[in-house]
Amino acid sequence: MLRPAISPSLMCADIFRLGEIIDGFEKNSIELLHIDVMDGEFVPNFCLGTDYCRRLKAATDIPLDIHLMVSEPENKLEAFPFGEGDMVSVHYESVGSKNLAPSFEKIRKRGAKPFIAINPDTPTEAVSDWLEMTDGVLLMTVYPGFAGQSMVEGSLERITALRRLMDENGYSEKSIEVDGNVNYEKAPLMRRAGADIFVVGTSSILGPGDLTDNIRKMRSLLDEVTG
Ligand code: S6P
Ligand code: MG
Repeated sequence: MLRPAISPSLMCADIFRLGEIIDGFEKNSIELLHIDVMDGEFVPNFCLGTDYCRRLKAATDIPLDIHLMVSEPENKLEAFPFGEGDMVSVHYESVGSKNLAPSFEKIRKRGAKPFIAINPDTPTEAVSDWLEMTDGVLLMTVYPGFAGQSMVEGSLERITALRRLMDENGYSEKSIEVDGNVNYEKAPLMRRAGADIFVVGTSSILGPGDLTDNIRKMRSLLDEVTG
């Protein structure tokens, strides 16, 4: 099993306290920064953008985990300042992206790690043809567009099925990232089912309580499963 990594969702971070929050992430060895990008078309909402990513990259060495919820991502990747060590997820369902190869190639060419993202209603088998080109799968456990939702029923079973599919096809070294309602109760269950990257927002570390205490609690719950 890959080591668990925590990727806090920046759309859930108080913009007026962002510097202090990033400091807290660095002090607590947070592995990734999850940036939700929305274009009002692929999902009915608008969210973080190119300048935000640029400022973050200048402010910290924590790698970015850019989640593109946009249509035609292959035409929009150039605008984003990612590079070596960053992750970029592109949705299987994106309009105009029936062929995801151009997006994955553009991401890889810049030294970043391409991930394929799938919505809760997309069969897990849909990723089969794309595992070779990617470093992993971002499995949505809520419908994309908004923070603060409840996990879609059947998500744990989907993680288990996806992990099995990946292991059986020789991709046990590739990641499963889970995104949506990753709380203290569900995170260990998601871990047990085979996830290794955990997007955390209002449901856990960016919810009520002290940031450091919250991160420590999440990490120890995940580590307990790892053994
Ligand atoms: C949703 C987005 C997510 C959320 C995250 C928020 O479209 O992709 O990354 O920001 O799920 O976390 P929580 O704990 O509020 O569900
Ligand atoms: Mg996300």
